[in-house]
Amino acid sequence: MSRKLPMLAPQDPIDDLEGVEKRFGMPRRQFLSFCVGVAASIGLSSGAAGAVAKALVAAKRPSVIWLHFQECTGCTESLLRAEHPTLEKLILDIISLDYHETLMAAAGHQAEEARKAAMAANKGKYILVVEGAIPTGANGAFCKIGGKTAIELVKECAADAAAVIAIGSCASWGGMPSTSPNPTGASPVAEILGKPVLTIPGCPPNPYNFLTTVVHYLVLGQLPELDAKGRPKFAYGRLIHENCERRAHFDAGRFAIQFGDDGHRQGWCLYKLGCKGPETYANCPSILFGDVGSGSWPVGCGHPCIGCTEQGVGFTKPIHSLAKLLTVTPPTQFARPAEEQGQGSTLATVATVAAVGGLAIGAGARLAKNIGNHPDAVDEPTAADKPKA
Ligand code: FSX
Ligand code: SF4
Ligand code: F3S
Repeated sequence: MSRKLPMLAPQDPIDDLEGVEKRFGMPRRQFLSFCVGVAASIGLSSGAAGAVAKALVAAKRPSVIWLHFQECTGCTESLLRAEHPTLEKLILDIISLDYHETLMAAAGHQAEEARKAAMAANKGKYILVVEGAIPTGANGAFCKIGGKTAIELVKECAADAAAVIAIGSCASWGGMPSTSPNPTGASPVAEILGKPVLTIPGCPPNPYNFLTTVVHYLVLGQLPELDAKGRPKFAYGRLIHENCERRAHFDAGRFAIQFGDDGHRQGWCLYKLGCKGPETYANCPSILFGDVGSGSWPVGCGHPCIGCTEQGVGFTKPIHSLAKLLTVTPPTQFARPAEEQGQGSTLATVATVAAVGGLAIGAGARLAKNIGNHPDAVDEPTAADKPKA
């Protein structure tokens, strides 16, 4: 089932957003800015933001059953430990989190009953989110919950789910627990269920990609468009290398050779330190992590990308081995060395560029994320932005 959204012009009055301040814990204007970003992220024009807002307010909160298996709980932590409470508030307000072992007060039999009750009450309608790989070794004996193996549990919960989301690299493709020699037989959810599922890889994944996926489902009544690995194209449609702020250095042949050398200190390209950005699909350089302004992603902090989202790269290839260069096409946007990033572009211009230029994976997601930024978090120019003497 998919819904068509009526288009509203940005100036159209939206008079039925009563209570939005209280419900989402943010001013109406901020909520609408968030909807502009989400609209761009899911490939709609900024004119659809009003319709997204209305749909979000009116949507019935879907029941979510969230399972944990072989993992570190980093997926959940990254979702709930944003510096600004907006992200957590938004997520917990638009879904009904009916079973989550880390967050629920219930334990033991009570928790099991809560899971079964939520599944029965929302049969065929709930979203199953799986965090962690599924150990298949020793007939699944490495992970048992309530007397059932992870294999049994995930199959039981998926049977009546409307959609299954594998969150994090562990659930998506095995991730860290599946690292060779994989003694527990850690396996991805799709393999256990024998059918494709939506995957949001990353270790941890960016919580805004989960949020945008859920909003897409709520607003349009269907999951976003996926690539061959089940990843939403809005988030994993482009290589990190295409949007990296150090890309101009790569193209100019300016590389850090050792940690702490001149090139490293000046923010040059980390390719020769093993950066896997050229073979890793994710929107990390556009959407960033945390709420602290520019630079808050692995490469921005001076560490090569290890390809944590990418099967066959993260936790598989040696961290400092050279990446395979999948494309050497120009980036979608070159960082201008003297430009102060984050200055001079308004929400509307970024959204328009995102919608018109098809850059939803970058600008749209970033825009959606801006809602959670602390007002004092200003994008400062990085070393890479500064003109060379
Ligand atoms: Fe941890 Fe999640 Fe990594 Fe895995 O994220 S952050 S080990 S992807 O399943 O908890
Ligand atoms: Fe950025 Fe890494 Fe590509 Fe260099 S190799 S431009 S650091 S993604
Ligand atoms: Fe992971 Fe690389 Fe992004 S290490 S968080 S995919 S920059």
